[in-house]
Amino acid sequence: MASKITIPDLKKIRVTDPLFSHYADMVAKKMIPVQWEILNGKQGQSRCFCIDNFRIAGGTLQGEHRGVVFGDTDAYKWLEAVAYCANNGETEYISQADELIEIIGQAQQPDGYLNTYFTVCHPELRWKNLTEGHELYSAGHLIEAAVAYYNATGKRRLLDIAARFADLICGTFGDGEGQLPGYPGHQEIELALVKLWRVTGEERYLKTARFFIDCRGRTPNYLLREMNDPQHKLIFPELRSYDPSYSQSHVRPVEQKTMEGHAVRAMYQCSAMADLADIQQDEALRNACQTLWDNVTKRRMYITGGIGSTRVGEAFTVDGDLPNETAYAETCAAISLAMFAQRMSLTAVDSRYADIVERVIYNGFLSGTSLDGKSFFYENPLSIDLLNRRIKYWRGNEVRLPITQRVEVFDCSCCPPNVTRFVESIGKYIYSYDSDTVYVHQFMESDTDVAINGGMAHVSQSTDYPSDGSVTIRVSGAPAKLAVRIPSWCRDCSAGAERAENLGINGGYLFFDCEDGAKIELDFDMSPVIISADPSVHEDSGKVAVMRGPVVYCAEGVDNGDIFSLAVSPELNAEPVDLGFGIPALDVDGTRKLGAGALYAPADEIKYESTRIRLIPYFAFANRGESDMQVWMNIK
Ligand code: FUB
Ligand code: ZN
Repeated sequence: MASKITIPDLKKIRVTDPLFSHYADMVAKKMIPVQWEILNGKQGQSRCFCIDNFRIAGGTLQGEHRGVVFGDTDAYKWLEAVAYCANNGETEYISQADELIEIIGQAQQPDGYLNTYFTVCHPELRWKNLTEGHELYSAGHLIEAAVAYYNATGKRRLLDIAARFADLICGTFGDGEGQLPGYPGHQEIELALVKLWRVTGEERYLKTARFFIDCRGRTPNYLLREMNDPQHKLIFPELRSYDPSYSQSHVRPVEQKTMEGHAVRAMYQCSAMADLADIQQDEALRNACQTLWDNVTKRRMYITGGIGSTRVGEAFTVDGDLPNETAYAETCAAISLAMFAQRMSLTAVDSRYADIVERVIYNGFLSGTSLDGKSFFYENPLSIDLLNRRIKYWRGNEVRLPITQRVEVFDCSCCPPNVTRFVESIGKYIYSYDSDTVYVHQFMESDTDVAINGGMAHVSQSTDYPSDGSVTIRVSGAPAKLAVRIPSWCRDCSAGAERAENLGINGGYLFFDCEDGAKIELDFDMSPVIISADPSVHEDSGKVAVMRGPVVYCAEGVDNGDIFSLAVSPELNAEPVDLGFGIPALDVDGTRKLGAGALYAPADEIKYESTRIRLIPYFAFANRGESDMQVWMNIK
């Protein structure tokens, strides 16, 4: 049975939102061409070999495979982003993409297998190191790119390549005679096979996606058996003592209760689980998703929507452990949380899912990219104390604090191309619809057309959200219900309607019955709010953060001098200031601790002065040189 709530065809969603148009433009004009150069090794970087690896695997170039085992995915994510750009009217990269697709096609083996690392370096180890080899992960990104490219251009070449490989995978893995009862060490293939099923209708893709979810966590553990085999050729030394929870294979997914292990792996798995629960109307799987959702969003997520708090294993730790300065919060992990959230929003009318998408978008996701689109954070800390950079040993370990400045290229370049594909497909997070209702999940200037109630409804939004809290939504064409998310951060909202009847709130959405020409005007109170964390988050004890609408703010040294001597005042008395970030900064009331002229002094001798504190949107930190930064601040 198909899902009741669906996303409109991406080609039918036009995003004109000023903030996101700026990012989309930057992706199309700067990031995609730069990433193309990187793929082609033209950046003077010693780390760029992706396309040559395909040539070597295809026999058109002599040489050695170089780079990480999953390097092929850089090309696949680039193609996916190019496809989404084409949906948005930017078709200038299509000829380069077609060239690349031919090179990829030449690297495909006669039986459909496609992976440059194993083809060039270890053909004898094919499917023998699922734990570390990323073959199924890379295949998943190939499939995602192929589906996006086909949907955008109608061209079948990449889809055919991907489908041939998927057919090989479906034949290779399973519980049947001669099949491997294994599953990927890094999830991704599952959600990709669901996409391939959607576009081809071939049941075997759905069946294999489900197989990969169902056989994970079986005893004995497949991945552990691989790793413990004396013949095993280790790829990542840090995985030597393998803990199956790293890849969420410690327990069957349907029985998992807490979010464990590597964050991106966990979220890709949950995304596929949510897809399958919805498509197959599987209540047990849906409940497992909800349990995991509650754990991550109520216990293990930063205020920014960042997840995976430790760099050791890029992983979740325990409830409440959300250190600010050493926050890992990988950009890909934030993106993958949005992916899970969006799929959950298709399974139920519940605004909490789209609330999290919004939290991710304006905070933990946007922070991953510099304002000029040239450099990236892999890790997204919530505090930078430059003092700690002057210490050689920190908490007994050699200093390894998160970097303080974004960089242009990484050895493991997963995040930047994930940013490009996310930005160019942002439309899919805005709307969804079912047989009689169009849902507005995100407020961005945009419009879409959906087939509904036997006709076509056109829905458009005009807004400068989240700089401003007013949103006008118009509905024309076929009569339809409109369900508008009331954001959970919003404490006061007014709604006016013309040619539409207000039906009240359900699941956090305000419903309207709209006639042709309906106009809904919403006004969300955007007054800044002081936020306090749950006591379980010891790190934030006694501290506060400031949010305005969905946007989290931070203080930087570049504006405020010593930010650690500051405390915001409970009244805030905030004034917006335009610093060109696309969303205003805020000047708020506060105090600065001056001390008493001694290293230690009785508290009543400490002097303070009143001051104004400049807060900027968190996503804009580290764009004006190296600086102290903190989200969670003192209050006085
Ligand atoms: O392993 C492939 C990708 O590299 C992961 O998704 C990221 O977390 C990074 O480890
Ligand atoms: Zn990443």
